[in-house]
Amino acid sequence: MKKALITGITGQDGSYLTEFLLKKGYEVWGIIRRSSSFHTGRIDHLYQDPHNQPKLHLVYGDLTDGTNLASLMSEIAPDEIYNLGAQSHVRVSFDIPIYTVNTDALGTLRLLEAIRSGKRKVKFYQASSSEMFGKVVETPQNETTPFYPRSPYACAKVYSFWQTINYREAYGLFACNGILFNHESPRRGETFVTRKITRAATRIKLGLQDKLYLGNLDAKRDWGFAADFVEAMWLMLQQDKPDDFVIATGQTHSVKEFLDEVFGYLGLDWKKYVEIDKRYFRPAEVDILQGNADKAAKILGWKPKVTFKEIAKLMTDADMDIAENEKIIKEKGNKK
Ligand code: NAP
Ligand code: G4F
Repeated sequence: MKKALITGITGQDGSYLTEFLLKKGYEVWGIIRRSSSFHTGRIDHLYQDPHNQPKLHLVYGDLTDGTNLASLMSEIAPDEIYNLGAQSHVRVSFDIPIYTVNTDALGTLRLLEAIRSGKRKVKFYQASSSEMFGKVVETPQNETTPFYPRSPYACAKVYSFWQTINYREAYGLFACNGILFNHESPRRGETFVTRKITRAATRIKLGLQDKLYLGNLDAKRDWGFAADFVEAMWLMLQQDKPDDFVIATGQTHSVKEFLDEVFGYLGLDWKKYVEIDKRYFRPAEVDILQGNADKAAKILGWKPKVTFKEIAKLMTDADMDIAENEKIIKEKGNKK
């Protein structure tokens, strides 16, 4: 049985990747951080399933703690490592740049060093990002497009991208970068724009909220579906040779278009509810991202399955369930 170690297992991608690997018959180990409140909500259904119990293990660790990473590496002896852990919010990275770089850049280096000092044969996946293209020099962006990072987060990801290649070339590590464009799902963090919109729109529809405050509505992103994208991570580690791949849908849409889809689906006009709040603008913005995933299609046989419209609809449906429950609880509370 193959063993996979995942950093960031409690996040959106970590939860889908865990599901995917357990279905493939892997033993999965996930590194979680100590928190004062529960934060395993995205993987509880997997952890509590008796069928998975001998195959899913959670251990404490942190990308800022290299000693712990090295001992976990020798204790677990994984065949594949997926480095998904990160301070992943671009806007927040302007507020906490040092912490972001410590986790997203030096954290990757700590993990790579733990692998190198362990002297075991391991395959390594690095969660690189389309944010590295930043102020894009060409559209669409592919594996040869130069980077122009526009945030502390993106600069940290560029550092990790090159360290991953350096460990491949210097030490012969089977190490791959997946340059993933934005990918969303009902498990997306609630402060990212798509989920913020689906949460607010469904709450507005049920009378639980009046307004939605957003920043730059003209930004364009290449939005795919998270469950589709984690398959590409795994495919990269199953090849004969390590390499780097863009994973994207090839379509780009503005925040306004996402608002049209979600509010339109609920029979609402978003212009009546959305207000602009300058706090949500970034000191430097990435105006447009659109990926070309031809290399992944050709070598990995990977293609996205879920469309932009379908993502908007399935996220809205999932958040409507949450909003309906909230409404029931609120009404019960009012009767007491
Ligand atoms: P996410 O939902 O924000 O999850 C981030 C994960 O990293 C969480 O499990 C978090 O743990 C963990 N983490 C944060 N700081 C850590 C630290 N110091 N040590 C160890 N773990 C830490 O992110 P995601 O959307 O799943 O993205 C997964 C990865 O892909 C990230 O590296 C992200 O930068 C990258 N990426 C994402 C996208 C996208 O569109 N989603 C696109 C390109 C690249 P807690 O639960 O304890 O906070
Ligand atoms: O949803 P976002 O915060 O995602 P962003 O910045 O593109 O980053 C995400 O995708 C990256 C891949 O390209 C990942 F590497 C990264 O970890 C993360 O998952 O913002 C999308 C766009 C931005 O242009 C932002 O300015 O939406 C705009 N926006 C407008 N109003 C807003 C808001 N973003 C957020 N988060 N909140 C707003 O109120």
